[in-house]
Amino acid sequence: MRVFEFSNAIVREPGESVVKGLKSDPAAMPSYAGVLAEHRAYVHALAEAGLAVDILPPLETFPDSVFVEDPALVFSEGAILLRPGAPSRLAERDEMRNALARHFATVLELGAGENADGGDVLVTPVAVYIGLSKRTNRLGAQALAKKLAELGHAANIVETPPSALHLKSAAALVNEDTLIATKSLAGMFEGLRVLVTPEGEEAAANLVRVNHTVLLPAGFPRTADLIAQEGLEARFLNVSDVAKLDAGLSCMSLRWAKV
Ligand code: CIR
Repeated sequence: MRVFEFSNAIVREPGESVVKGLKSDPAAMPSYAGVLAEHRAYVHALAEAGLAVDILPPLETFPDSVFVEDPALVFSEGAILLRPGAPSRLAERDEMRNALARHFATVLELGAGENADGGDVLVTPVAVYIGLSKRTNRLGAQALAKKLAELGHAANIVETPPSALHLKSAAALVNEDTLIATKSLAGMFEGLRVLVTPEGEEAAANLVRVNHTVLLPAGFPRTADLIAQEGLEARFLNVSDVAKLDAGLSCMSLRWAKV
């Protein structure tokens, strides 16, 4: 099973409170209707790529809970309940616990003080990269590396560049041996080929390879050319409202292959 082959996904519908989600640009004004439409198109694309999608109900108490990637990690071997580093997001993990229990026999958990966001975890065939960031502390990264070892995955702790919220805001797996990453990250991944995002298209590094398809944010034509040159089929998705919340395509689902 290759690491971009998936059969299942968990997503959560955005609540109306999503407009109050965390964002770095105070002037950015996402709309509920916009996020909802982008989310629906995304879920549709996952289903068309062959995934069975478990759609969890919205949680108005947690504006960022649509970004299900951050409170958990999922693998064929089991799941890990993380501890999101933003205080307003920490209890999202409790809302995810039951959903994980429905799908996985094994659910491991990080402990108090061990902060890690799933957005900082990049799974590749070589290793699982864990990026230290404002959300993922060293204690969390080290604890996570141990939990990953319990599931049979080797981890590699790296630095998320300060310009990126999460490691996966700036890097993604494209193929078995190939990543796409922003220039600042390009030298970090030993044993993997790295396509560098064209200047001005750094946000396109948050793409998602799902089975035969690459879900690509719309509006990045030179990145689209790079993906086409790899012989891969791209599906373009608008994420302009989601981007106002510092989020992208990877953040909106947990994906795994059921074996
Ligand atoms: C946050 O700041 O936590 C959300 N507004 C965005 C989370 C994006 N998640 C991700 O990149 N994995």
